[in-house]
Amino acid sequence: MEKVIHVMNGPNLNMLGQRQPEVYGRQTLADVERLCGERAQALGLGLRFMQSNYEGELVTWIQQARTAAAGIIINPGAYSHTSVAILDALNTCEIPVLEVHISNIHKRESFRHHSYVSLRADAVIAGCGTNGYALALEHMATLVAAGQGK
Ligand code: CA2
Repeated sequence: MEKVIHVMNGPNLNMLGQRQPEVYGRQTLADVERLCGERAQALGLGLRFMQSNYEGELVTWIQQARTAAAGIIINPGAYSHTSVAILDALNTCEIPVLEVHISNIHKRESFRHHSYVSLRADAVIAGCGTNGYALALEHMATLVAAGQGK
């Protein structure tokens, strides 16, 4: 059966390509979804791509992914730096979790240097622009093939 990867995006990422191109680039979230769709297909993976501005909705999606997904790729946006609820939800998951940040959070304001999600993530990709999503899918494919995904 096809392994499906859930790619989740947090608050304000729907604004990609519309503001702050010097930080986040010029690609829109629809461009990122297309990129992920193409890469997932090439890797033989299914894809569900989501974005929410609401912490509780992200928690619900993580809970659903526990049984529905082979892996989670998440850019939690600013919730990375604040959300114990998202960390708790991810901690209930046994599937691989990869954290993506478009910008290099370690080169930015000090409040962005800490991520609660990193306490659970199996790997973190930061500063590769939107290509970080493609890199995460590549790595997820190797984890899933090694039997670490459902
Ligand atoms: O670098 C990343 O991917 C971030 O997760 C993006 C978050 C930020 O709070 C994190 O510290 C790092 C912000 C997403 C906001 O995205 C926008 C994109 C374009 C215009 C305005 C916001």
